[in-house]
Amino acid sequence: MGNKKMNISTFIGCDKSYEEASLVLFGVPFDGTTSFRPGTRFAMQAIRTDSYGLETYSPYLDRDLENIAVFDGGDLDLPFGNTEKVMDIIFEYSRDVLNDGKKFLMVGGEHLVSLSSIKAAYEKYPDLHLIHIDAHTDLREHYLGEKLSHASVIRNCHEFLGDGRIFQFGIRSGLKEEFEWAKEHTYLEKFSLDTFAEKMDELADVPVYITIDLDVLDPGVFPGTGTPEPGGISYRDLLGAIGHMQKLNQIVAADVVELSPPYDPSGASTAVACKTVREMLLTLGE
Ligand SMILES: [Mn+2]
Repeated sequence: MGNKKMNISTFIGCDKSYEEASLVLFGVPFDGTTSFRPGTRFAMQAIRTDSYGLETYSPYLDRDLENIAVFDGGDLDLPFGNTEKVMDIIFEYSRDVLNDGKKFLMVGGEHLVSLSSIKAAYEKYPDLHLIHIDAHTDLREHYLGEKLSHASVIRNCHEFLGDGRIFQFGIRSGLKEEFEWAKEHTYLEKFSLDTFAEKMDELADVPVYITIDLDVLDPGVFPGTGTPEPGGISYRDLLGAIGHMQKLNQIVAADVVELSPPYDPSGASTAVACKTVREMLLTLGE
């Protein structure tokens, strides 16, 4: 039997048991409310497969996945077509991980999945602050009559987080009413992440959740997504922001959402997502 191993696929370097791990990676293959181009349900599997093209070492952060204990929990089993049940399953998984004293990095799926994981983080850490990197405001009260929608995820988070707790960057698309609403209730930087570093100084000592919608990147860098939005940031800009996240002393969890492999025939967008997942694991890991 010597060199025979079980056929288990994990993200590269994430091969610790749940008990050993301080950080849990899991996928949420849900794209049930996607309004334009579905396919994000396939993201985590594509990211796992393509992660073997990555090194475990990051020269940006000078850290190595080999030195942190990460459990890859696979993808959640979800009943497609029942959005509320899906939201419950994500909430319970996220809550259990946090209650076991671990952090998590969740990979979507469409952005709605973040509502449940952020809510779980808020219940554990009532002083939670949210960093939201995205092309889209996601501040609609309803979308096509649905309150539970990827287009309203941050607005839903505001219902429990309240004013002054949400920090949005890179935003370049939304209704006029959403931008107006944001002026009263969130911090919102349009188009870029120029103020990211100074905001990280302000948030250095409070519990923080970070949600990264990869469509914040320019479609030239990241075309493989459901709702591409021209005029986005470069990958260098995103790496710079991740560098500034190192100032945060209490990141409790994070997510990376909206890779859609069916719109990524070259594999370039999946490579971008893989590298972002590695950098975020290294940011969360200790
Ligand atoms: Mn978006």
